[in-house]
Amino acid sequence: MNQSTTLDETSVGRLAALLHDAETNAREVTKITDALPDLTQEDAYAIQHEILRIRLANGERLSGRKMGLTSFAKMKQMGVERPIYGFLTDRSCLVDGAELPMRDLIHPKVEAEISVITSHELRGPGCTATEALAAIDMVYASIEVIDSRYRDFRFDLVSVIADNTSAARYVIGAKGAPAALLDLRNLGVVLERNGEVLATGAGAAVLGHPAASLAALVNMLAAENQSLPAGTLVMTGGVTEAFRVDAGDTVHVTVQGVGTAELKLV
Ligand code: 0L1
Ligand code: MG
Repeated sequence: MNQSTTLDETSVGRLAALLHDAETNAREVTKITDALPDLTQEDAYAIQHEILRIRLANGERLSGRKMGLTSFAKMKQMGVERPIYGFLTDRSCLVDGAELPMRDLIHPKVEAEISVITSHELRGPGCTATEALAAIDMVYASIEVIDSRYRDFRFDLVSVIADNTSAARYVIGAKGAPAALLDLRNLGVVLERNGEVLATGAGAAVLGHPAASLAALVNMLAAENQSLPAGTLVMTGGVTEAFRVDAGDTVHVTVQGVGTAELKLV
């Protein structure tokens, strides 16, 4: 990241508590860079890591990792050249077909994603897409519900990293498929709302290949002296753009030759 920190520990704790409270109580806050325009990406990840620490201390379990801003179109829109990462916990996990009350969220959007489970530890720096691909065991259709805690969905890269990349809930399809049987780059993905096709895409929309996204995650974790343990669930990033949803909507994702994932907003 090559950026220095501008925040002391107390400020990291204060901002993490603010964003954690906003997430748990579905309350909007002003984007944090309005008051602190010099915040760096390193500060932002420090805040995100502190939110994870708070949530683990409250009894949640780390259930996986997610990649964000993985489509070239979204990166261009945000004026960034690299994707970002966040964490998943068991509290955010919904079973396939679950009902999700709108009152638990602020202004949710959904993304169709390809998720994977790794078979062995991956360690960067220098992890390649080929190495990452060799570590992908199972593949699943999945839905990410993103719900930026920032008022009016106004954010910049630094504020969104601190806000755990807008992660809110996720659904992993009940049935997956072994990666060895699939061509992840060419996997077709269909996102539907109430039976109507909202968007279609392919695995290649995710940084050129979902394994490239996994490798990018491993290399970003290496910058924090962390590896990615065997058996980690990774949501590799949106294949399609994100769509607003409301009570009464049923969201359905199909990944060709893999399976489906469904969610009902109530
Ligand atoms: O998972 C994602 O790509 C979310 C990125 C954060 C930006 C947003 O909330 O749209
Ligand atoms: Mg996403």
